[in-house]
Amino acid sequence: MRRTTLTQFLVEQQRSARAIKPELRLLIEVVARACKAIAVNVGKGALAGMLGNAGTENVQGEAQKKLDVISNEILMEANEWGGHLAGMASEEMETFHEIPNRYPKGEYLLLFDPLDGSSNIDVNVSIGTIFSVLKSSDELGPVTEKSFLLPGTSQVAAGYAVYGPTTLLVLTVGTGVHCFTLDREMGSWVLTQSNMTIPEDTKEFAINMSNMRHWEPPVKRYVDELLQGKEGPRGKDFNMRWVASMVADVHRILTRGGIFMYPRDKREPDKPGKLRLMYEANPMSFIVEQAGGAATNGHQRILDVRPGKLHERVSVILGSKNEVERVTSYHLA
Ligand code: P6P
Repeated sequence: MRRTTLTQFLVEQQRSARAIKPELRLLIEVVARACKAIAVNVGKGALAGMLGNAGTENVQGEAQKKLDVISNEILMEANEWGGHLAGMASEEMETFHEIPNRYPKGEYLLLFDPLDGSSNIDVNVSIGTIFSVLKSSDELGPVTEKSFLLPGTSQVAAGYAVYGPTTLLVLTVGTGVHCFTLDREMGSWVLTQSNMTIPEDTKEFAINMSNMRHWEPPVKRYVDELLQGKEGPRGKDFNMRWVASMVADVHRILTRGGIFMYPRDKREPDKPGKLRLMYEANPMSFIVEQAGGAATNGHQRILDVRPGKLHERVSVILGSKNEVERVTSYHLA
């Protein structure tokens, strides 16, 4: 069977679909190559002293794992010289990173969570990289933090890698969602699923149930109805999954449907949620919508949220359209 590689797919997206410019093609290829390097380091694990904490904290005040720091460095080094970027921002860095003057600058802004699901690294559960691409509107002016504060609808590309039993890269450039599997022998990303589509209905939900007592009433009502199963108002039984790696939970939903929720809760009432808008919720929401799903913060489309700061957090309800709409309707009731 003829295999389509990521490079061929991107050339076709550039040439025929006219969906992307050459610089965006280069950006995606560089990020995909960086994800291969991250996969190699993740795969070495204890053999190369990759596990455990780095002894530092990130801007979120979270202890950084060695692989968090290494993955961040890999993405930074891979992307700063190519001439396609005006700047980068990462969950692991307090401020954005401007491209050094010794390199040419481009029109794109790259934002990423270099290694999502870090609490799973040391227990060998799937983790991943999430990235989002914006077009900088500051044609001439120097990049500032404000340059990054664009709503998710401004994204021109988004994707994630999953470092699991297979290494996957899931990507959208606005023309559907496509999955590539890393051929570890050849070192190439091979198209293994085109136009991934999320079923509008599901019997599977993903939420961290240990937070139940902290949830707001609409979420409590929704989950309580699911737990009542066939005898309850939903008239069917539901199953639950919670990997605690967003990339793994979202990939399952893209593959067989489901709803993922990380709602704001009373533990930190001044925070609108746990997950970060710019480099977790926005890229995942772009992907989910491109696959026919929905993504809201309970009150509005996540992609319409106007960011106020780089590391802004947001409530996330995403996945099978009919379930997301139901939970959202409970918030608006
Ligand atoms: P909890 C991982 O740290 C992450 O940011 C997401 O990938 C994941 O969905 C969530 O946090 C897990 O959070 O509170 O269940 O550990």
